[in-house]
Amino acid sequence: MKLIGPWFSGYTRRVGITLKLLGIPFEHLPFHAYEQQDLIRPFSPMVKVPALVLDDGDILYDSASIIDYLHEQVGPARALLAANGADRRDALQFIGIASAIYGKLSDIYDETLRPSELQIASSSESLRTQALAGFQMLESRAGDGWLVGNTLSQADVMVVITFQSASLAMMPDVIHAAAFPKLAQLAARAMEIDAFDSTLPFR
Ligand SMILES: N[C@@H](CCC(=O)N[C@@H](CS)C(=O)NCC(=O)O)C(=O)O
Repeated sequence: MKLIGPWFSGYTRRVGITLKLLGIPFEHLPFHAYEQQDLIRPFSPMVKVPALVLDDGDILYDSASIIDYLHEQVGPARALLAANGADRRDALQFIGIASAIYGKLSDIYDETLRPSELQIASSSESLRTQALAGFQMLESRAGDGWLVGNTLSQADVMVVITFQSASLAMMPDVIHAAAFPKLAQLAARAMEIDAFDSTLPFR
């Protein structure tokens, strides 16, 4: 398998972390969606990452769909998401909130790419306010261990990726351990695992 996209892309990183946690070997081609479009286009005509090239040549898109496929491959006992019930519902809620925040972080990043005279301060501030509210939702739902069922799941993967993107890159002034101790503790615990540590793009 080949995974196309850089770890800086949280959507790519969640697929990479999943592959590593599940012990599925892959080659990583860390092409940047904005800066290396010609390298990505043969794999992903819309120049979206991640794309996952399967061994038979088929190419999968969209991180959630790719992860769904990987879970199916390893079976429900090894999947990083409960097959049904309250644990599945709760995990999907964490993933949904974190993904919505991640979308806001991406929009904030895109805003920084504009020439400064074309940046709209009120738009950036509105995006930050929405992201901050999302983190408060996550913090209030988090406990002291893994987020759902005392087992590492896709909820932890997406929440940690989103927290690190904000605290280490996009919003470090307001997203930090003092303000979000449970999320910070979760990220620290995840970083003890190679799949998280070896894919961290912010050093
Ligand atoms: N829903 C998609 C979102 C993928 C996405 O937006 N990736 C970004 C990088 S983080 C990208 O490819 N941006 C380039 C573009 O949209 O033109 C997924 O989960 O894979």
